[in-house]
Amino acid sequence: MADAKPISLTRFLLEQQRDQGRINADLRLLIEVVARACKRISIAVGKGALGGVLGNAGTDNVQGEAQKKLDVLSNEILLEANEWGGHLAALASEEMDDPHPIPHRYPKGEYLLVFDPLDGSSNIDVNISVGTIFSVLRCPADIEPGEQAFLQAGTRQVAAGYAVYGSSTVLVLTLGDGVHAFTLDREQGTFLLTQSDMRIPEQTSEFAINMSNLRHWEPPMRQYIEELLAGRTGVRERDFNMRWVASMVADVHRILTRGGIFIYPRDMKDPDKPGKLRLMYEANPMAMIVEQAGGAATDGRLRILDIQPEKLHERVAVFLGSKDEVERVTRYHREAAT
Ligand code: AHM
Ligand code: MG
Repeated sequence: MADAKPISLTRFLLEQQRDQGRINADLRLLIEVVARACKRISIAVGKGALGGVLGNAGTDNVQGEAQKKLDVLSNEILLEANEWGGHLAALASEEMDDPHPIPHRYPKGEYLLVFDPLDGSSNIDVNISVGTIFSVLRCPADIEPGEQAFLQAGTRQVAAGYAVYGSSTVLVLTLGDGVHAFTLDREQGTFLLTQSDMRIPEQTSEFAINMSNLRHWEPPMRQYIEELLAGRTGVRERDFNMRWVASMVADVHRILTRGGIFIYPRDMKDPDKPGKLRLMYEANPMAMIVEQAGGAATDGRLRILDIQPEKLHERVAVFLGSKDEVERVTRYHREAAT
């Protein structure tokens, strides 16, 4: 934004509370606290080898993946920042087997926070963009804030966002009324609004997918990609370009900025896993952001936000981004199923 005086995240949130009545004081505090934690994570990521934070932590997470030191540190930063404010009933994370209750010594609030503390783990040690993804739900009044409380469809999210730690650190946020981007001013330590109402173009000629899995894909998936690859001499009659960062935050950020389709399909490598990405802290928050920016998000058949989660760490196939492409590839999957 070329505005001479960009407004800070703090002011944006205060106005959302005071003038728009869109959020209450607890949700404002929650977003501020998450943003503060993202600032700390950004600093740790930025130090790289100088901070002694690269490499494996020597532990595995619940999905059996080796945790990086920065995965563990980012998780701790988010936990510590959010435990004591009185705005949360519980937290859950990609890096923890079970939900984390608020310790008894602190007051409890009405919200649940779910996050992937540092997404794009394979890129941490090689100086490529990584990020934090988060989703906010209300804790149902009638149940304990255990796993069951978190198992709500994505349509019930009251806020979602991500921070991408790239050449600059950008926090992207939706409170259910458009998508706004805040760039971290590193000198002031403040997130400043640099883009409001981000919109994803409905059409695109760019796709993001890990092509090395092609041999494991289902037939409609192969058909769709083969048509893109055929370019102007094929049925699509135009050339397509490919980008794959292997950090969902960075790929989604590109799509929010200039359009595109991001796909992590179901594959036959492990038939028990319907996709690689996790519904509650990767697919749902990104789907809310993408829909709020005018795009679409499905699992190849259903709208992601309508899926009723059965497990905290459940996986899902993900197709999101420019509406026309997401609708087309979803149609191919639906037609193949009938
Ligand atoms: P992670 O949460 O362990 O980092 O895994 C999620 C990441 C996504 O950011 C990215 O889109 C995908 O995994 C990359 O997968 P691949 O290594 O198969 O390309
Ligand atoms: Mg992840």
